[in-house]
Amino acid sequence: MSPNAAAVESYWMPFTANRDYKKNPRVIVGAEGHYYMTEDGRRIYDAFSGLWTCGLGHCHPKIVEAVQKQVAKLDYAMSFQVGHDKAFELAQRVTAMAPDGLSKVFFTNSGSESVDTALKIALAYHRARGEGHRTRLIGRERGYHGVNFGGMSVGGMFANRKAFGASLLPAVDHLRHTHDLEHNRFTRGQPQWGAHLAEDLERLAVLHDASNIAAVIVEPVPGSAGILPPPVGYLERLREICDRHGILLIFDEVITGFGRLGTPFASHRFGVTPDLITTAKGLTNGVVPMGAVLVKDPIYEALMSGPEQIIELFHGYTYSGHPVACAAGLAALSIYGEEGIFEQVQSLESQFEDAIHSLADHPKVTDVRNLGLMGGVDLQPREGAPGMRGMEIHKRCFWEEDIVVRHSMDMLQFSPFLNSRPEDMTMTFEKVRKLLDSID
Ligand code: PXG
Ligand code: PLP
Repeated sequence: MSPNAAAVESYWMPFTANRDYKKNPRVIVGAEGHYYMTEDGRRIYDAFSGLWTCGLGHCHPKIVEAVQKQVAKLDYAMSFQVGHDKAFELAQRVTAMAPDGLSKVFFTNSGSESVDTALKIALAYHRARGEGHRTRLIGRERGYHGVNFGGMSVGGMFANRKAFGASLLPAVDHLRHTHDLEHNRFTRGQPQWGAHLAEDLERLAVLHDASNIAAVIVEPVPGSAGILPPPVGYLERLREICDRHGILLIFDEVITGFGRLGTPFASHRFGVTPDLITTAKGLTNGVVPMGAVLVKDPIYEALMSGPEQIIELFHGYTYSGHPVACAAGLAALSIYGEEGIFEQVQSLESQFEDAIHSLADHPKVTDVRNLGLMGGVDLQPREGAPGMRGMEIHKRCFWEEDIVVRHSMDMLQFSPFLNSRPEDMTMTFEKVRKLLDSID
């Protein structure tokens, strides 16, 4: 049954233009594979695979079965002071997939919690080593690290920060972002120009004195703020500078983790290993909320000090390592291997690139960017109505073309399934083009 008007009014929707949405709600009642279902029986193709979450498709039978079995066997186990079998198993399986040296994992329930956890571990680590003066955290303009206070503070999206002014963390600074239309407009894959922008970290290391900086956090490929593939050599340079100054490097792989770039983590693809990795989304294929922070062994070891009866890190969530989430995670990890998902992404990447760049010659399109199965298309904003074109494309895709296309202001974002059919990727951009032709 569709929600009634009062029910719709009761729900304050996240990151949604509530008043506009509630005039004509777009409601999903089911999902299967690559499609959502509406109450009136329409099947809607999901060109965003959830919110970058469900790369394996919706309601994957193996995950559904694992979750059903687990919830009937062990619904919840206290996460502090008692553990359960699936959490240990998942920890081992996740670290086995991780880049070399990241051999410990801390479980959370979302990307935002993963980010705040990673920042706290970084601060606690330096303190445990007698470098408690390392308190400053460095993010990057146009970074998105979730919405909790830590992640919001290191994040670089002005709209997410604007209302929270003086309550943002004080000891934070930001690298400049890497997006440069003059040099890199309509680049396919990683831009050649821009590795030197990593030197901005040297500027901040002088300004704040490197010995006061705890960590740098970046998305290897910024997602929410625009799908901005890193210039060739940029991440390598950032790693070198961090090493030179004893600064921890955190990769926020909430989107790029678990195959989006054709490798288990972006770190593998770029050949750059950070000290911590934050993940969520693909860990359980979005089926049960869960996140994880991967940590290099020496960081964990540095914190295993003091009297043994005392907790080493005063941090954790009621639902850390929730049994049902762990069951979903174990099933998802098996599928990545059994179904050759990372190899599928590698073979789909160039078809996706061709399909998304088919929009590059459209007069309303000002830039197209892609890497792995991540893509962004910037539209020329309508005079005097920023965001309106993006919203119209999103709505008309849903109502007229039976496809979900995500927009953020006038940027369209694409997150195809990791096991997409090539013809569906082509269809996606044909439909978008048709609508671009017909809107103002
Ligand atoms: N870090 C990164 C890099 C993310 O992409 C988070 C942290 C926060 O995760 P949670 O689970 O707390 O939402 C994210 C989330 C979009 C979009 O349209 C992206 C996210 C969420 C919703 C929409 O790009 N990323
Ligand atoms: N607020 C109160 C009053 C709590 O008791 C707790 C947890 O016990 C929390 C917040 C934190 O909740 P969670 O562990 O689910 O993040």
